[in-house]
Amino acid sequence: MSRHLTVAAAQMGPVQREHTREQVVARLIAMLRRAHSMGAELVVFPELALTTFFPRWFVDDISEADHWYERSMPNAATQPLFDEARRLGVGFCLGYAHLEEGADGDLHRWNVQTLVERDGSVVATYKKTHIPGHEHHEPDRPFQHAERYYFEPSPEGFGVWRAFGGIIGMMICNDRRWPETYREMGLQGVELILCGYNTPVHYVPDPSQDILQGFHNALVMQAGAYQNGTWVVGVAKGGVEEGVDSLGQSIIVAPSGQIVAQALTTDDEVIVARCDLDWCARYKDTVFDFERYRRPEVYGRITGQRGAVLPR
Ligand code: CDV
Repeated sequence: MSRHLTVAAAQMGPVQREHTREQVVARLIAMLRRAHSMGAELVVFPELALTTFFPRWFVDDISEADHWYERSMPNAATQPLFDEARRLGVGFCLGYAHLEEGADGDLHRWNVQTLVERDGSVVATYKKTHIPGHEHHEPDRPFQHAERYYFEPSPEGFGVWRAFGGIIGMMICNDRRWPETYREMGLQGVELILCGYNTPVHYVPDPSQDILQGFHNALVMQAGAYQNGTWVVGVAKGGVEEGVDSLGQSIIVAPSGQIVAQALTTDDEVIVARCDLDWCARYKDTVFDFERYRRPEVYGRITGQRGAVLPR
């Protein structure tokens, strides 16, 4: 018996600063219903889906940004999404900013994705591991990317969870560019990786990369899927948000590395693929049979050092 799961990538167009959570949740519910009518059992929404990408602005007093974060999930604004998903019997994955009061009383700011099963139960909340951008105000930039000011990097690493009849993992935006992300999950048998992203087309540190944003987006997710024998779903919040143009091109990638569905717009758009989770074994049991072919005894640098150490 093969295991099929119909998965939707629910790409979003921009969320502007003045848009309320209620307005955004109404858009998410509209896409949830559209995905359900297309047969989807799991709907994946983007990174920071509930708000505009607020790290593009710097505020000296970080508490002035607290309103961009959720303190609980679900909450009053998102409960209608949870209710409608459970009514339809559809699971979903939602990215948002989470403000958590730790046991020590300290506040922690995370960039997270929560995965919810078809019965409404929360499977897991993943915290973003690789936080890109900068820690301090850089006034010479046309827009900020101060994620390293607004979010702590997760100390938890990459878990996977048995859900939706398979083994599911999560990553958020910049995580998708790092091969370690996929391999950590590959070593736990992952079959489906869910990833939301906000990728400005203009990469300020090196504008020569601007024209390659779409290529790099597909390149990393196709490589990660193939090299680990897993499905990958990458979902954008794209379009011109507060004057900053962001990549669309949401994709669903098969364990072969082939793109099986791709968004055509930079607006709210649902794409769907019927994913055969057993297809993963074709790669995991052959060319990427880790137990047979990997050589961890010669990979010590991967975890033993952070930056490159050059030869003398
Ligand atoms: N939200 C992100 O993590 N964006 C980064 C940009 C800054 C490069 C990305 O990897 O797409």
